[in-house]
Amino acid sequence: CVARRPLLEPADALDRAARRVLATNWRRHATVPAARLYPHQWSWDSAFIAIGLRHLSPARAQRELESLFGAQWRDGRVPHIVFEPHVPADAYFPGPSFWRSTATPGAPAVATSGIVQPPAHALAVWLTYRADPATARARGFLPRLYPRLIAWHRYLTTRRDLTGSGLMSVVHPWESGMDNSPAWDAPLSRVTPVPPGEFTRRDLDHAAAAERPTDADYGRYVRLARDYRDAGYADSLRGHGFAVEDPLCNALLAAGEHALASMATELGRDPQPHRAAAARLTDALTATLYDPAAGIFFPRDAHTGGHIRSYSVGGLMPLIVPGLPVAAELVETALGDRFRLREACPVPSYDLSAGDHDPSLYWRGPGWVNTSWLLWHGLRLHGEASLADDLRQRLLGRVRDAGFREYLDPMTGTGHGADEFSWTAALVLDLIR
Ligand code: 9WN
Repeated sequence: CVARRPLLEPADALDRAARRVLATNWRRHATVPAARLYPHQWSWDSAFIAIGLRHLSPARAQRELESLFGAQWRDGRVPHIVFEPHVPADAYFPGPSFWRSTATPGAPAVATSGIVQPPAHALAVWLTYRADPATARARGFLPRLYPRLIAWHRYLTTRRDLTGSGLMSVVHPWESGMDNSPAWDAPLSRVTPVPPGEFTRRDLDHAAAAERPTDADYGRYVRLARDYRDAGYADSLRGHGFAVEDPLCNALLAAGEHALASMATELGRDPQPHRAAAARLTDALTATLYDPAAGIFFPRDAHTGGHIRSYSVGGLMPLIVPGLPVAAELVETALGDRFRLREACPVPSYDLSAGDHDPSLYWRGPGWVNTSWLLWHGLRLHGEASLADDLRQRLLGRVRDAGFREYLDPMTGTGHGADEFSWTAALVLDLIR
């Protein structure tokens, strides 16, 4: 008689596979997004990774965030990349020798980039804390992170409020986390690209060119980053060739202030300043970026003052803000032809009905698990439990079929970009629970 192993429940198999990806991508104190394409620590990736990691190892999730904030600059900025010292210098472009952070006053001893990424961290810190308050207390997690988060938000709401609107601007497409979104085409068209011969891309060693930004995009990315670096990473509207008030970043800031209010209460401090900041950000976001006729938030070009009328998933992201006054309108838009929430999965990064929608090209059409997770979170927050659960089930099904890919065709589910991508694995772990 041969003992038969019980068949794995599909959820168990997915759970184990997700854990394996996170174990493989863990380095000394943080997780790399993808071993070959992104071999360092990335800022908003670490926030999403911690949200999943907290189910697997709360202490490791805390370390993920602590190590990122260990590389915070004196002015409060949290760099978008913290470079792994043991990784060869040419493994990723642009690397430490491009950013020259260690030669910049106020930057940490470890090499970092000089730009930022969407501020998903306060939310991640709070969710990580809640997963295991006892371990967090024993490690002094909140007392360490809370003041650093305050300095981070202060940098964004002061030095990055370039127009006086009360909103932060991103000053590089990489800062938006949605690098080649069609929303950035118009403001980027004013930037003169650096000639391709002046730099060597490394991303194309590991990913298909048809699924990545173009050389002309990269020429502009390099120009903007180089100018910022050469100005000593100083912030002013005139100094930035590209400056955009982005709904996703500002929504994360507002949601983050709510998380900071909860942390303050937990630490016996006054939560009121954070509630007031959240209210101010929510008002500014709605007054400045919401278009009632379109039913979506549009980014605003800080140089021209005009809306960029591009239907990107970023425009739905304010749904993560508690008490958002136009939540029902955003849900309607998500259900409509542009995003087809009931069928498309993951949620498309860009308007399905647009002529230039491309389902396999990075942020110009494919669905990503992080923005889908944020939408799921927002749907639950605003009483849309059944839509949220439907999205959750379909997301898990997509990843089960395609693997832990970086992005997926939202209609067919075909996987694209990197494989064994950490935030896909981490957020699946969160969605399984
Ligand atoms: C530049 C790491 C990062 C993500 C971004 C995603 C991509 C980098 C790149 O990878 O950007 O920061 O080299 O393309 O667009 O959202 O954080 O996963």
